[in-house]
Amino acid sequence: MALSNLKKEMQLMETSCQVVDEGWPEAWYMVPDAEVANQKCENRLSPNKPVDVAAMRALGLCYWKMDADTYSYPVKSIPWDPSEAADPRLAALRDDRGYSYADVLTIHPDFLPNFDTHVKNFFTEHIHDGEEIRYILGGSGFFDVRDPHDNWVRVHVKKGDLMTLPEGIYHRFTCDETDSIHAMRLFIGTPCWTPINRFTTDTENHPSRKQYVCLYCTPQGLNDDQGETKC
Ligand code: KMT
Ligand code: NI
Repeated sequence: MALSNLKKEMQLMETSCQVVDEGWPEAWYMVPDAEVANQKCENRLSPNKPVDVAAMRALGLCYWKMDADTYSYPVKSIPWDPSEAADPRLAALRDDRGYSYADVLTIHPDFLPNFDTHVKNFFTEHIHDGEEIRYILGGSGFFDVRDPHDNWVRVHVKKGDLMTLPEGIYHRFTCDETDSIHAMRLFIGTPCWTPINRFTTDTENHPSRKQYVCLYCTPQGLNDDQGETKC
């Protein structure tokens, strides 16, 4: 690419929410839950079965690479107005997607009271009736999402990753072995963080789950050429 084009592209990356394939977190299929001795370990299959960007997109995940070095944010879990974003890329995302609320969570044994209980709850499989939007400002952790065949895909998020999980996808979160992650949670409208837990709630009949299945688990969503229709 000519230098001027590269420069233009980099400027566009900085000032807009343009999406690219580069920089996505690494993802892989996990061992079955019965074989998970420590949720904070990678728990890869052997041999490793990677999940590429196209497959992550097919699950409904979205991703933006952010500059978490240049811009700083509050350290506490206090509401923070996304309209104050100094980062033009975050401002563009906010405007494009309508994010109106944000706060910042530091998940670390020294900073989060009842750390173990929180980690246990984050790891309980659930859905939401909206998107889950997380911008990782520091540290790292694992988001696990179910594929349409109910297998776990483990996504290793780290500093600079802004990822969204679509409404209705089965998922869970855990710290990795570093036990430290600092993340911004964004929301459209009045925030609701209450998870709708699978197995203890009739999630299969929840409208958000039905919508997810319709959009991402139909033959077309599965991309296995069994049909043309998409609802
Ligand atoms: C969630 O909803 O599981 C969380 O907020 C986990 C921490 S964000 C990295
Ligand atoms: Ni969640």
